Amino acid sequence: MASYKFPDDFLWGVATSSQQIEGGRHEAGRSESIWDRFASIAGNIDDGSNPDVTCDHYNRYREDIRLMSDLGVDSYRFSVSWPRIIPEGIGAVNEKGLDFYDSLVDELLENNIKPFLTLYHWDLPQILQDKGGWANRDIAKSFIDYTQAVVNRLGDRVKMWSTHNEPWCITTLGYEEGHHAPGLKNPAEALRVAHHLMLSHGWAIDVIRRASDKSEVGIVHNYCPAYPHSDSPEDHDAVRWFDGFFNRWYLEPLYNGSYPLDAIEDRVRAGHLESSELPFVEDGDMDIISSPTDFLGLNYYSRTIMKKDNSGKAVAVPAAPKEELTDMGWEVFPKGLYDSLINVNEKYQPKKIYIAENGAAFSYDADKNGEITDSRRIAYFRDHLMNAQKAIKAGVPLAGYYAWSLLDNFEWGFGFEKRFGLYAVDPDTQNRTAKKSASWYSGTITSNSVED
Ligand code: IFM
Repeated sequence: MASYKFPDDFLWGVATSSQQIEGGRHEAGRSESIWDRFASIAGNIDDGSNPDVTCDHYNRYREDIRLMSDLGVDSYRFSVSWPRIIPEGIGAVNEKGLDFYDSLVDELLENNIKPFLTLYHWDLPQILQDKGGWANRDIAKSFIDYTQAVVNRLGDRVKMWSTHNEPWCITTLGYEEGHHAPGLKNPAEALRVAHHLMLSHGWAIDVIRRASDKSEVGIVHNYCPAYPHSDSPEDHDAVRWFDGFFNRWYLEPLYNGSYPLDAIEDRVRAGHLESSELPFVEDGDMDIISSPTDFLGLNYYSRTIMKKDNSGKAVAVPAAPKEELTDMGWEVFPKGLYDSLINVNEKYQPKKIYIAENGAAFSYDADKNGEITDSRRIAYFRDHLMNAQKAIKAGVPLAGYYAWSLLDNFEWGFGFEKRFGLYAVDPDTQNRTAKKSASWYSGTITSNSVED
């Protein structure tokens, strides 16, 4: 048995997001979010549920922090609900909405848990969507007002900040493919959306640094490595296409200050752009977007295998037999985490990387003793952590790992059927039950190592 030891100062954490766990839909002046609206439309959420209550974390955060303490985590990654803070989207700051996060942060610190705050994890005030949402450049300014409000109140205690979670999902799932709120299908508009997200990120960095002394500021990208189905030049080109569309469209502006030319040409060919001129980029934007950050957050779940079909279109190939997939239909491919860390480090040399999310949806019922033995989740975490440790050995500045997720929660368009939690949540009683993976993760944190 080999032991994979992590550095002494490695940060162990768990992650969640506001819309997925808080509930408290109408508490203390919170307004409607785009996910409240999206979920209210029949057919948008697979199990017909809505995020009105979810895990009721808004009322139970103290109990949830006790669970984090039981796990022994060093840090908690959570997000703030914009509709709680500026309910009208523009204008008055709702201090009562901030009170919730104020208490959450204090409670975390009392338990020696470092807060890692994400400003935008997809719950846009609906009122801003009514003005065009992320497709409207003005939203970047509204995001700055929101950022300022949050950092003014919490910046004395919160020292780890991420601007956005997974801009690719916001852009493509929300505005290009319509699977996520606001449910739009407009590829040309989606490019504008991506740009405004990245621009608002760049502007926010300066705002956060000014108001929160000695903070680390970054952004979280869901990196998906692509592999060719065969060694043919066509399949390699499909990999290039995917990487441009999914990863480089975000990481190159961030680190190199420009959009990838080959991916621009792909968009022109697809008719999403009239020419390689990007009409939404204004003077100075790319300098702002590429403002230096302190870390890159990477979310890793799986890989994709790409090929060209008979018509020359780049398509994903079903990767693995069913028993190697999670309940999301995603292949379990731990080496992809190693490859991603190595690639990102070589190409972009971020100062520091956090794995800001990694985890798997597997459904297990409690046995007759009430125990939930989620062995596949344990194997998933173990194998990914082994690869993370190998990447550190190979020189990647990986500084922490956040398991997704603390609790079974509202998994967006899938509702509550996809369970990522270390703790199960009974929807009727809101009782939390530790799964076996929770004690496994706690043991891993204590020993600061994984064993294969
Ligand atoms: O639940 C999501 C999370 O909100 C963003 N990253 C991926 C997770 C699993 O799909």
